[in-house]
Amino acid sequence: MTGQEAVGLVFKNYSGFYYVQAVEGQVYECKIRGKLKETVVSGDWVTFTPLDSGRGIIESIQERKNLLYRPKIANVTMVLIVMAVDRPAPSLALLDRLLLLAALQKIEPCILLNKCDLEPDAKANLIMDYYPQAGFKVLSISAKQQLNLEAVRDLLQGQIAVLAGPSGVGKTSLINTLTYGLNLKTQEVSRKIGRGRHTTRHVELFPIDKQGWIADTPGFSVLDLPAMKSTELADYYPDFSVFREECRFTDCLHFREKECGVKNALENGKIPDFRYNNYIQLLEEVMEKEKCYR
Ligand SMILES: Nc1nc2c(ncn2[C@@H]2O[C@H](COP(=O)(O)OP(=O)(O)OP(=O)(O)O)[C@@H](O)[C@H]2O)c(=O)[nH]1
Ligand SMILES: [Mg+2]
Ligand SMILES: [Zn+2]
Repeated sequence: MTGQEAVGLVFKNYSGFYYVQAVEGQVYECKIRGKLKETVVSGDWVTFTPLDSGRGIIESIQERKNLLYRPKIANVTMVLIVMAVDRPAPSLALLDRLLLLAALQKIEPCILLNKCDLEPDAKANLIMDYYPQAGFKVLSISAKQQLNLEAVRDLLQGQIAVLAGPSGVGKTSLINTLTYGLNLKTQEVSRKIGRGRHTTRHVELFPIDKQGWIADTPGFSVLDLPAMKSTELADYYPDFSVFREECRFTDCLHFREKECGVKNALENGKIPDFRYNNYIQLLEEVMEKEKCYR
């Protein structure tokens, strides 16, 4: 099929070459057509002209669904937010911030509680008790003991996924276990370049079974919130939505207002303190930014 254009996914960019997996499965080592001005990044869907001996030339980039920065990766559809049940104990504030960042980028989040072979910290129990009924997917897993990893594999089918979460929760362990065949490679890379590898521009997506991809990099290296309206923040809280109907003001921030459905739910224990307090912390951050732009 030499000469005819094909479509594929860029999964690695290394020393001037772009590695593209065509839709039918074959991998091509590609250069970029000179006239193409945009930068090609991992996660890009491209059209390319296949040449002999597994080489090719990228002709154009398809429109991106989203683009994460530092490192750049396009079309991310899922973020696996990893927390350990203990060692280290989960950070609920970071969890809520990551859930918000995912929603803002239109990326589906999934919470992975790793190290389920250990006795859970009280905060891990809060996560298991509250987030599933709040509308979030939560899986208890153990990368080390290989528990419930089939569920993660199923989840990754058809996705381009990134990891997020604090240091030491087991993100690299998880990627190593999920990508069995590629184990060695991942370890080599991390040993050689150490922790600094997250600043590298060569983001690699690893295949999970046949149809899923996961990036060997933490998804949101920048945890700052983008500029947004304070009145829109609660839109990203699926668990607040039914209670917001009872707010007196349509633009209620659920902060200092009276007759607020969200604050009533807090009083009645339907929204837990930590979830509301995390919301207020993020709200104050958004309001602070709003002031600067005014
Ligand atoms: N008990 C237990 N320990 C685990 C599990 N998964 C990972 N660990 C251990 O947790 C430690 C940290 O794991 P890493 O995979 O390096 O964690 P990380 O999230 O990649 O950390 P950073 O790269 O610093 O962000 C290692 O000692 C792992 O062996 C698990 O399921 N159970
Ligand atoms: Mg790591
Ligand atoms: Zn309200």
